Amino acid sequence: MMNVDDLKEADVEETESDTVPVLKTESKGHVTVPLVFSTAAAVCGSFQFGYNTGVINSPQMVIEDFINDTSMKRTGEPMPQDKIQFLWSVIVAIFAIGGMIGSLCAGAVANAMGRRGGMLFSDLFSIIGGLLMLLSKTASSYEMIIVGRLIIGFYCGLSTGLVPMYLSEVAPTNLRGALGVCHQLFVTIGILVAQVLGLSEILGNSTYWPLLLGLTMVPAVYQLLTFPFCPESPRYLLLNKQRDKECEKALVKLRGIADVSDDIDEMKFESEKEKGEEKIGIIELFRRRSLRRPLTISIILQLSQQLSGINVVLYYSTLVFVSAGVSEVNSRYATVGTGAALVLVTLISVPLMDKAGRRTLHLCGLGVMFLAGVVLTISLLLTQYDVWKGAAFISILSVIVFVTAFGIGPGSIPWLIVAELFSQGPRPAAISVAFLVNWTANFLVGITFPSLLSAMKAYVFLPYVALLAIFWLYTFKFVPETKNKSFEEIAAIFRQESLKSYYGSTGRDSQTANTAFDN
Ligand SMILES: *[C@@H]1O[C@H](CO)[C@@H](O)[C@H](O)[C@H]1NC(C)=O
Ligand SMILES: CC(=O)N[C@H]1CO[C@H](CO)[C@@H](O)[C@@H]1O
Repeated sequence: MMNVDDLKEADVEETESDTVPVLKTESKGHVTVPLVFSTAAAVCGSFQFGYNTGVINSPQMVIEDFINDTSMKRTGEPMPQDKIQFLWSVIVAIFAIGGMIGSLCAGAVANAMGRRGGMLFSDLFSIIGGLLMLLSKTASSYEMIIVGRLIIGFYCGLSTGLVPMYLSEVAPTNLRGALGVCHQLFVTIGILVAQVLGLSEILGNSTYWPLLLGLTMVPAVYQLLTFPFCPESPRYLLLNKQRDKECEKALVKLRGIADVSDDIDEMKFESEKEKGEEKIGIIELFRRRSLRRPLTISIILQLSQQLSGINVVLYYSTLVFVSAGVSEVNSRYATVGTGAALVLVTLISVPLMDKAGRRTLHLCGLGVMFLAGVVLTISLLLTQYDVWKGAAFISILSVIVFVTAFGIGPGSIPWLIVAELFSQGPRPAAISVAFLVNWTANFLVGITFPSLLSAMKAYVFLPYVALLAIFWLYTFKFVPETKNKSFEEIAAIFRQESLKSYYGSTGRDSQTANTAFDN
């Protein structure tokens, strides 16, 4: 009979002689109550990201009036229109600055406090930001809205990093895709809820808009109350903290079975593979020739998500509809329509995601967005020159199609692909870069659109349409299909190009590798 030490030795020898070990069992799991409960607590973070993205769409006019009134109170003079417009775009876009900073901190927070601990910590920012916005009217200070948006953006940057990481780490492999889409789904639900509450009959009026902005605290409080009862990410416990017992306990709870050795084996197997890989920082990421192509792909996919103009619709659709000649009230209903379409299509894309493949979905999404953008431009022109009254209706319809197409692909695909294009060593840095690009583009779109609209009027969507065409061609030519391929298999596609530089340095210990932003 072999003793334990012999067994260990045999294992080590096997993995050392085998450069590309193969995992024979893949963890399969069922949906359990604790898994649902944990998911529900986690997606409060996703919800708030959506909520704060959608919330400034409908009440634009009442808050602009508030800014004007505040100026009247302070100086006795109304504020000039262009200054109000500028302050408004700051309120909209500074959210993305906060988000950028938050997303850069997400990795460090996730490793220092854990995925769950990090979320609980970040809830504090949600509450501070929410309170500032809630009290801004009472305090007659639009500056408080700006600071509140910055802080809530910071929170959203943290949570959009932590939530998908947590979800992918508590999910068994066969449910990873579905749980990943839960994040995107709750982002869209957050947008929709914000748009419904933003109707002038509900909270989007001069009395209740501070409450509308402050309500983001409610899911934060729910998360603070329920998350402490959910398990921490087993992967974090095992690989970052080496707390094997706690990891096992968390897994037993999440999977609802007593024998979780398959899951543990899989995590250990992944970490074993990571050992050979050195952690790569952002600067190094840009310098490695072998990583240039996956990096370029990730950046361009992020840009395709943002510069498609989706945030123009999410932030400013009411304004676009009003300028297309739709009444203000109907514009808000049309805005709710876009939100509802986005939720529906995200739901539908869950089963589609694994059937149709990522590249295909992204191409379909971008293509339809392009067409919708063209139709929208034509109908805005028809309205502007008063050719045909019905064109206002067509523009609403094309915005809904635009948003639907976004939900099919560009909404969640870029994130999946970025995570899958890189192996463990460079992945954290790659994800940080992708976040940075996402939020920077988000900011630029948010801050420039009002001036772009003033300058280009009905032609305002043309730049986005042109970019969509470019992104479609790029995806068609350069983006590989990542469907049904494990993290490692996809990394291997690129590894083939320059095997040597990739495996250049081996033998770093797992601790260094695991302190990475390991999503
Ligand atoms: C600002 O308020 C004043 C006084 O109520 C009003 O005359 C003016 O039109 C307002 N300006 C804007 C841009 O709404
Ligand atoms: C992590 C992150 O912020 N991702 C977002 C990038 O931008 C799009 C559009 O605003 C969002 O849908 C993503 O969730």
